[in-house]
Amino acid sequence: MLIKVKRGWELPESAVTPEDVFMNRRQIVKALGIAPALAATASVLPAGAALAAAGEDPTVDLYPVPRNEKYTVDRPLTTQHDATTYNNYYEFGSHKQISKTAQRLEIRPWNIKIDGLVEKEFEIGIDDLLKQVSLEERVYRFRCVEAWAMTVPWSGFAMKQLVELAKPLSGAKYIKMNTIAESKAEMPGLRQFWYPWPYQEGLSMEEATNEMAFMVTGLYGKPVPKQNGAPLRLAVPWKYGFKSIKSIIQFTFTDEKPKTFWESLAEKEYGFWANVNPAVDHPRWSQATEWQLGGRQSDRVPSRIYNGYGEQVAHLYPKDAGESYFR
Ligand SMILES: Nc1nc2c(c(=O)[nH]1)N[C@H]1C(S)=C(S)[C@@H](COP(=O)(O)O)O[C@H]1N2
Ligand SMILES: [Mo]
Repeated sequence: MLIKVKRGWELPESAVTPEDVFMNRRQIVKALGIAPALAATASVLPAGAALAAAGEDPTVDLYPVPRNEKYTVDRPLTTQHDATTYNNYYEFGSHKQISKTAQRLEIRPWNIKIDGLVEKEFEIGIDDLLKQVSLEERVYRFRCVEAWAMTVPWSGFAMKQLVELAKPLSGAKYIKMNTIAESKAEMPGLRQFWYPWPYQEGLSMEEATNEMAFMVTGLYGKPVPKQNGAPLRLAVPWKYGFKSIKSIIQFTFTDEKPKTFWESLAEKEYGFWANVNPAVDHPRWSQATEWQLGGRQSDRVPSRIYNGYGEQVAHLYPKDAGESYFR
């Protein structure tokens, strides 16, 4: 797992990661006091359990996954450092420097509930889910409603695969998703009782099965860091970033349009559809331009309708889609 595979997007020095300080698997086995002979028998202690016990993500050996060249963009990648240290994850605090606090999140065991209008409700562990999907890497643009943007290589699988596993009934029109919100010790932001926890988001079935809707499990060729939404988050790059819900534990298929976290707080500012559009301003600021993480806020580039993914998603919305589709 410590083999450094040189990838095109890896920057030489700036992207040096703390992975060199991680123990390798043999050291973990030693640290746990397991005799080498026993450790060689994989069934004695599942490697995943040992790794999780040692604080390492048990999926580390799954990455890097093959890149799908269909999803690349014409602008430079954000550095791994910037994408993993400037985050929005309100469960850990309502500011951008939550990456350290987010390490408190326990990501095993991690059970995901699939319920509502499906043939049969069920729960599945993240590691079992990962065995049933095919992982790939996609470079996507990402645009926060606050007007910062990044470009990152996500690893994961098409959300369509999850929908197929769920076997929704024909009456299902939307998918409601929830983030874990169990422990205030882990997630100090939950103490801010005026927020409508748990973080909740939703997509229409057409959006969820669109090729662009991606379930993220990795980032920069490694398991997705906790601050970026481990072990399972959404990436819907044509929408403002708040739609890309992190650390998901539940997918509910429903015939009702879900009320989302940000919509409940300020529905005029953060609507359900939230498609990126430079021509529709946020009530308190312009959306015409954006700045790139790692750059200066004063270095603006034009925003793009559907964040540049109109070809893939514009057909999902009425031709004369009113402003309500864009905020
Ligand atoms: N559970 C949860 N998911 C969330 C958020 C959050 O606060 N809680 N913030 C959203 C917002 S506003 C943005 S811009 C993106 C940020 O993702 P990143 O930190 O990986 O860049 O996560 C989204 N998903
Ligand atoms: Mo955001």
